[in-house]
Amino acid sequence: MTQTTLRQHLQNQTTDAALTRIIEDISTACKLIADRVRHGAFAGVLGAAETENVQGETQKELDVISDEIFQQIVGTNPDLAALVSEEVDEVNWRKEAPKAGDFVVYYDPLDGSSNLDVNLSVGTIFSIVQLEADVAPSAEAVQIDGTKQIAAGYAIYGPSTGLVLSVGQGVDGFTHHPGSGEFLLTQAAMIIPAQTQEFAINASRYDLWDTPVRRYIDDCLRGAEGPRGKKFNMRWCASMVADVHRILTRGGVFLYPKDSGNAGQGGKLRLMYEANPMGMLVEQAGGASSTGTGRILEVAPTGHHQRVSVILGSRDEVAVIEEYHEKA
Ligand code: AHM
Ligand code: MG
Repeated sequence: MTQTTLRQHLQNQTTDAALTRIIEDISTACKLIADRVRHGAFAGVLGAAETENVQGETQKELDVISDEIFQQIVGTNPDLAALVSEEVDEVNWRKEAPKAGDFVVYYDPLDGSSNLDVNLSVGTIFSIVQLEADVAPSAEAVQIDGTKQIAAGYAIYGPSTGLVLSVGQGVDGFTHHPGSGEFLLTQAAMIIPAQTQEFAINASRYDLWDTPVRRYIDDCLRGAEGPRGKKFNMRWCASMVADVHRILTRGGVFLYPKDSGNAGQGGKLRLMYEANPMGMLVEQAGGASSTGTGRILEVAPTGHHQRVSVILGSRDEVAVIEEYHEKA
């Protein structure tokens, strides 16, 4: 194992000291959230809170706690213009007169939180953009394309706490080392194999899927005798961080398509907090991310809680799924 700390790694990858500082703040928030998740059973906070978030989903107590931690630690960063959280209705502006160069951080404080009571991996997802001009605080000012992300990543709270990060120069994985309190580099230059025989989808929604997704999964399930000519394995964690972490480690494709059950909302997963950051990570690792008909990062946002169809992972397999969409 190398002994490269997150700070040493960032100093090698970027000359932007402000970016390094805000990523370090995010990593500190993630360490504190990891601690609260780990001790959640003792504190009795693994259950539902008495609240719903803006999307009408019941919040877990730890969703709320994680959001507060993120606000307390990252929210005081001097170069931060705004925090935009999956769990909070309005944009949380931290400056009255945001300037070009200030950061906007989009985040899902605790993704996959429906897995908390069953003790499966959950995580924190984040995306960083830099304002290109001085702006007046407004909801429109944070509707910025995924192609503008300068950094993205997630923390995963599993058997160990990990941090996976890109500042636009590939993807690197770190593991929290409890003795030193540091994130140490453990998976340098993560690459997603171009081909795969493993897909991840919530198959209980089969009857709701559009024709191209249904045809694609049907053909995978027909195995070596079917049109794909090979047998596929299936995984579904119901925790995007855990599913994407597996794909970054050994390949695969992840699908959460828009279907007839969620079409009214535009899909299930959120563009700014989930699809864009994971899309950037996957692309930086040599994979692809698509709505089925185009690159996720090029979707023009019309609202910060916008939802989108998500298909990402091994490059050649994402291309195959796009062909199913073209044919349909
Ligand atoms: P959340 O942000 O409210 O936790 O929802 C996002 C999660 C993803 O982590 C996961 O891929 C998906 O929802 C699971 O959905 P489903 O329960 O339909 O399988
Ligand atoms: Mg969430």
